[in-house]
Amino acid sequence: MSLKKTDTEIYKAIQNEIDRQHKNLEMIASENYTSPEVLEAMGSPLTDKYAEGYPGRRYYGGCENVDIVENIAIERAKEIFKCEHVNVQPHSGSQANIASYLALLDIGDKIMGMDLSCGGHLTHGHPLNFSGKYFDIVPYGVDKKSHRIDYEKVREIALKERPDLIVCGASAYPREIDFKKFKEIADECDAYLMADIAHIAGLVAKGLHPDPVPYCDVVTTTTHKTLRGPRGGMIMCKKEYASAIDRSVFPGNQGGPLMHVIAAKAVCFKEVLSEDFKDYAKQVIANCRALAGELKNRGIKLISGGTDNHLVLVDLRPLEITGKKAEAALQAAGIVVNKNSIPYDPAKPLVTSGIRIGTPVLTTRGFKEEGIKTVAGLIARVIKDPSEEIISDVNGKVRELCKKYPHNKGRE
Ligand code: DSN
Repeated sequence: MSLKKTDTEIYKAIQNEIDRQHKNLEMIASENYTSPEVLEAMGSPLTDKYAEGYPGRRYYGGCENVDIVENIAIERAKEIFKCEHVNVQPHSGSQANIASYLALLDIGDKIMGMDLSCGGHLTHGHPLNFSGKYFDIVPYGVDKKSHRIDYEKVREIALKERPDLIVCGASAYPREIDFKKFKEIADECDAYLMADIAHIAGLVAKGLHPDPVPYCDVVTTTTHKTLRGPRGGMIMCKKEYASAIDRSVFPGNQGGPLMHVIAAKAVCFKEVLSEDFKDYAKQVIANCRALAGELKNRGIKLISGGTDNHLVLVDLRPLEITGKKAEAALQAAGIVVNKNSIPYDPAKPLVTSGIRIGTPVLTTRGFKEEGIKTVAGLIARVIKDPSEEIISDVNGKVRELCKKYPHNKGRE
């Protein structure tokens, strides 16, 4: 690596990050470890190429190779999700969401989305985000007792408020989402329906979570979470919205696409099409169920009582520890999670009463249910007693687990 000689500061930071990834158990639900092939495409000279426009219709010469790349990415995405149209250019999930809203709506229109504090996302309607600044936001939440979406309540709000678009999907919701029910509600109030499947895309891709594509006008996702690809976004839609979506991405919201990232998306999609990926996605869910079961066995309270997907949300209130403290204690022990608001959380967003824990990365490292149960036991010990003694003991066990389940080979 020549970086080692030319830029030691950045070289060192990268090496330290590699070391951190090897020596810690990463359980942030929205993260994953990409394959060496995805990394190779991302680090390729395709980053040098300007390619504003779309394959065959570019504003720059010399696009013959990137056209091939983008067309392959589109075809693979269509094959995975059985959707009519795909745009692989969004730089991120947020970019995919804003481009979708602006393709279908006018500024000031009404969007109904899940409240951030109940598991939604900033871009689904928040005063500090473009969604809340440009659009009139109507939130829906989860039921106070079951912590699940109450579809009857969603219907009630939708019929009263008559939004122009309903967005379903979440970033901290451990249960399945019923897209068919959302479609019935959207039809009743004559609203567009958009699903943001950033978190669950890898599960949807393999038929392990209900599929939004048949029911939604537009489906957005990121490519770096359960899909295990490069950091980026993507939009799928029905044919009738294809040109509005494409125009909204470029020139509406973005300039030159990141062709190296689009190549990495294509590589990721080939991996997703394989049988191995089905085994992976199944194991992500099985591991998460094992995690939930073991945490509950150890007296830990979970929001909604369990999980159907890749994440659990822990209610820390009975343990009298905040999300902020639990995150810090677990990190000191070598287990990386994020503090997360729980529904109707009395604590502030930077403190919180919960932590969100996910299994995508550990499953990539080869963990099965038994290993995950061991990790659940370690998590329970730390959040019940975040003393130096416990943290140090758990850290020793984390180091052993990291050796037993090594990080992706070939990435060193
Ligand atoms: N930041 C992502 C997450 O952690 O869920 C959502 O954008």
